Amino acid sequence: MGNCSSTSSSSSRSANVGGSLVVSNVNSESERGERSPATGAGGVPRVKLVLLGDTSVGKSCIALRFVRKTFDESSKVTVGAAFMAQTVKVDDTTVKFEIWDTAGQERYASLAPLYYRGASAAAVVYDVSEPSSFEKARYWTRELQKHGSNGIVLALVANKVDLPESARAVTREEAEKLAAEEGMMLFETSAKTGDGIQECFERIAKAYVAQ
Ligand SMILES: Nc1nc2c(ncn2[C@@H]2O[C@H](COP(=O)(O)OP(=O)(O)OP(=O)(O)O)[C@@H](O)[C@H]2O)c(=O)[nH]1
Ligand SMILES: [Mg+2]
Repeated sequence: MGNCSSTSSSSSRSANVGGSLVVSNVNSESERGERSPATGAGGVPRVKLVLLGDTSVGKSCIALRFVRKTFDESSKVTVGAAFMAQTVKVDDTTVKFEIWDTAGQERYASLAPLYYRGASAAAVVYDVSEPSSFEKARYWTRELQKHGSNGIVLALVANKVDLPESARAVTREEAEKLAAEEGMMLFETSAKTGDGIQECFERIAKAYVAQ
């Protein structure tokens, strides 16, 4: 993807229509398909990971932080979806994440299955200062439980933990409860400071490799 995102007329954030939408690589597995093919060039395991969550929660910034180690304060809304790849080393194994950064605006919700089908891992992101984004995280979690690949590694990602404690509107306990109920790993992250981002992807990779 070009930048931390892309278009909307209803959002206060500006748009980057610069062609982040890449659908040609999307796997066309059946509705509840198997996980995507395991290895790519050089035998490096490939992990198709989808980022899901409400608009503005920071999905694109998380991807950008993980892949390019930077933060975009004026990140634009994503149109359709964006793609990025990054490798991580887990013990003696290197895995390549193929990351689909979906658009969180409601108008793109129907596109999500294109990206989560065949995914080996999903990170459902919410903004700790936005209770409605936590409700959206519940929704995406249920979708993934119903329609995601068998054995998909699920992570719940509480983003923007750099915000002052007074801004936190979703408690850690609520998140822990949801994660426990749904069998998800839970991470607290800040794409802004980088806190928890690398660890999040490394632990997802570890869980994938351990399966
Ligand atoms: N304080 C803080 N702000 C963040 C963080 N991550 C993202 N942001 C800001 O939140 C806004 C939205 O970030 P994006 O990454 O574009 O959000 P998104 O989830 O990709 O949104 P859509 O593309 O519409 O689905 C931007 O203004 C970012 O700068 C974070 O960890 N902390
Ligand atoms: Mg985005």
